[in-house]
Amino acid sequence: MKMGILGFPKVGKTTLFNLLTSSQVVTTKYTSGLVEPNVGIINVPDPRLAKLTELFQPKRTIPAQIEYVDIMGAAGGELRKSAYLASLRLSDALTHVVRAYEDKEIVHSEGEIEPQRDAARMDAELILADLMVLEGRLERLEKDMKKVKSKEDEQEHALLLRCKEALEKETPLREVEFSPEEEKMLRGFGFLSEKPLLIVVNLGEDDLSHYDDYLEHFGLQGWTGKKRVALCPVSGKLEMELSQLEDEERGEFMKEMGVKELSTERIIRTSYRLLELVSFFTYAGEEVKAWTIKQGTEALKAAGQIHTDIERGFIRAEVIPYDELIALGSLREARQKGLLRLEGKTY
Ligand SMILES: Nc1nc2c(ncn2[C@@H]2O[C@H](COP(=O)(O)OP(=O)(O)O)[C@@H](O)[C@H]2O)c(=O)[nH]1
Ligand SMILES: [Mg+2]
Repeated sequence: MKMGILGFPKVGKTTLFNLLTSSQVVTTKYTSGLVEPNVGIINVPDPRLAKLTELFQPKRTIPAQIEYVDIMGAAGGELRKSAYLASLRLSDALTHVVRAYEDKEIVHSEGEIEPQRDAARMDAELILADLMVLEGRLERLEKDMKKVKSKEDEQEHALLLRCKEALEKETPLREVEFSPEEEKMLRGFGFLSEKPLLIVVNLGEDDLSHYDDYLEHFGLQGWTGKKRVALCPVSGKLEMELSQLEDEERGEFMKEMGVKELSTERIIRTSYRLLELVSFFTYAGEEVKAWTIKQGTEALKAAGQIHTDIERGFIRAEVIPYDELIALGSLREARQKGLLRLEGKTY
């Protein structure tokens, strides 16, 4: 799974990237000369994995992973430049960092500090970028359709017109209902406004008291009910600095400053929920491993993610809910009690 981080300049994108991936990329008050995107992989924290490791005593434990890409200058007019777009289009979801922190020394490209305005403005950018791609495709498609008639072209044409209608009304595609076949047709375009969106609100160190009421405080309530959008507060700079301390020192500082937990886990959990992802676990060959699949994926497809041979040769799976297994204490116990269920391909 791949998350693209975007936002206006100096809002704290690289700060968030460092916090999430325990990296130490330089963040600056001024325009920096870096052009390469920062890429980092994080392990998805999951307490169940630790329990399963205890239970099976494997040689290796392999957590699920998320890749974060911090794209330099990916904002405003910049967003429509192809290099930035290519990277964002490949993401499964977007993380939009909006600035809520005050700092007189750091000029905000959009003016006053108004997270609500920035969230809306970025959505407009995503919509515009999609419209450009869509219009290019429609033009070519219409030319082709004049030459030869084909059912596929007609279907695609109708679908793209529907998308265009939504975008022209400033409705992002993530709010439009598509059938699975339509989704498949759209996949290749990598439309940005179709991707699930996590809005990370970067609060200043002075705003810690607004951790719980940040939505009201910054006028972001309107975003909570939107389809396939989630929000998370973070105090970027402070948390990044805390994340770079040794465990013991960090604990002390956090207590002193009244920080209950770092946002990392919450952001990952929220991303998971937003993408409608779930984990399943396997134990084989001395290895306990967490896998990431879409909610509702059938057992056969899940098996295919492990190996295509397993998908091909799949007959049935032995299944036990995590809580039951932990309560019983071992797979052998579960088998003896007949609590391992057999499930077929469509489970
Ligand atoms: N006071 C304060 N400064 C921040 C915060 N987050 C980022 N900054 C500062 O804003 C500047 C730009 O941050 P950076 O992460 O490089 O922003 P980017 O351009 O969006 O990648 C740096 O000087 C950061 O230290 C924050 O939460 N509080
Ligand atoms: Mg940056």
